[in-house]
Amino acid sequence: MKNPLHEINVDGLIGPTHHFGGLGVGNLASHASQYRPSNPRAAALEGLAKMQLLSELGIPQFYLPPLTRPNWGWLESLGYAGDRADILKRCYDDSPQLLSAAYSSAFMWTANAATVAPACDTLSQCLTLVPANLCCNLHRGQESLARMHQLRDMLRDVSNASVTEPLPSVFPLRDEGAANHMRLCNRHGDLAVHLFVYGPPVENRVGTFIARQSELASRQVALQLQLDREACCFAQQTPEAIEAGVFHNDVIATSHADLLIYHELAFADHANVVEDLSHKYQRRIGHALQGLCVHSRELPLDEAVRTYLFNSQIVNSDSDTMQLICPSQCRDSSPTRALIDRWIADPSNPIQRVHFLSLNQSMANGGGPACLRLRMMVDDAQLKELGARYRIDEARIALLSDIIEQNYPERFCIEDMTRLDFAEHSQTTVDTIERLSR
Ligand code: SUG
Repeated sequence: MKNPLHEINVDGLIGPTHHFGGLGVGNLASHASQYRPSNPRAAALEGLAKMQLLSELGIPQFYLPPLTRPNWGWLESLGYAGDRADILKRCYDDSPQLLSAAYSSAFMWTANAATVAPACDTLSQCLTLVPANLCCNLHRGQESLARMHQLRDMLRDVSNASVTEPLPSVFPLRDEGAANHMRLCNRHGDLAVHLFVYGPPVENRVGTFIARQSELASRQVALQLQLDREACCFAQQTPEAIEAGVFHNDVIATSHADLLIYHELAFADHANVVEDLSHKYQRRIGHALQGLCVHSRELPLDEAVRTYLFNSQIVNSDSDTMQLICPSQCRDSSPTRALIDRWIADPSNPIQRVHFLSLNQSMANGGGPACLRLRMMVDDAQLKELGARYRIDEARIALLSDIIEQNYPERFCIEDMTRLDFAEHSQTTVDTIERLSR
């Protein structure tokens, strides 16, 4: 009998320029926090503490170093040339939002970095990653190629792995990665069905927010991954959810192994979506999918968005039981806490334990635990080939904590973006972190 696949987590280490730019399309928390002073040091330490917890729970944990910000090349492509101090001032005077985008640490949410399929699911028998183009957001499109290069570097010694190019960066193909994709699989991890979730067409929106994932992008990502068509389902989000701040599916639905948890307002025509998915799952895997629908009367949509319950991570403690890693906002909300307590008390629910984590800096920008990680399923050989360069262990935690404590600011205001000394120090800090993985 083959060994089960391992789920590995790849988190984005939060950068020294983490701030609140108010830039996330349809993201209520990001809009509400705009131009509040941020605390990059606390943000990065919170993210690191989550990685440490996952690693202690026995999940192989990896990280991607922050990208260099401000992104001078991007500013240059927008027409800013010459003396750097001058560029910062001119860009700020023209548009603080543009400079905020150049400084953005939004790459930290690696659930948006790519969509992933393990080797056993693909025609090529390669672990395949399709980097997301993120072209719906001014500040996020610039992450795409840089993350593609980092992912290629991380996987360079893995013999059967491939990181494709992102889909072309044009609006009809807007793609936000794994945040809009769920892989339901057996406990062994090697038999699966895939659910791709996209937003309603622009002309069908009910309010101001544009859906960040297009149907065409979801279908082309499935094709790029070389998945069996019979193993794929596609579902549209409800316009109500997008308007309530559900800018990604992982704000309103989640899955782990054969467990699917979703809010009743997650998918248009949810009964049919779940029936189609369950049918394909049963046929392929030979037992029933565990679908858990959360109704609005148990948890209203706006409370789900505020507490980010569906953005919790679910991990295996052993082959039969699961643990939930939630933002602390879930503990402090009565309906959300009651729901979690009911799940844990229910012997038919595989979730048996909950951890509450403070991720307040990330949450204030609309990013919970699951936003900060990209999941991949790998076999024993691939895990070995991944090596230690990007792996989180005690020694790496200690090194990264030291760098963060010594170099990340505790307060960052929007006006600080014009300071060349700050920009240069951020760049040196990111270089130091990047060197640890060479
Ligand atoms: O794209 N926030 C991110 C949050 C991404 C969350 N990811 C997942 N749900 N998987 C976004 O909206 C805010 C940045 C700012 O406003 O400065 C931001 O980009």
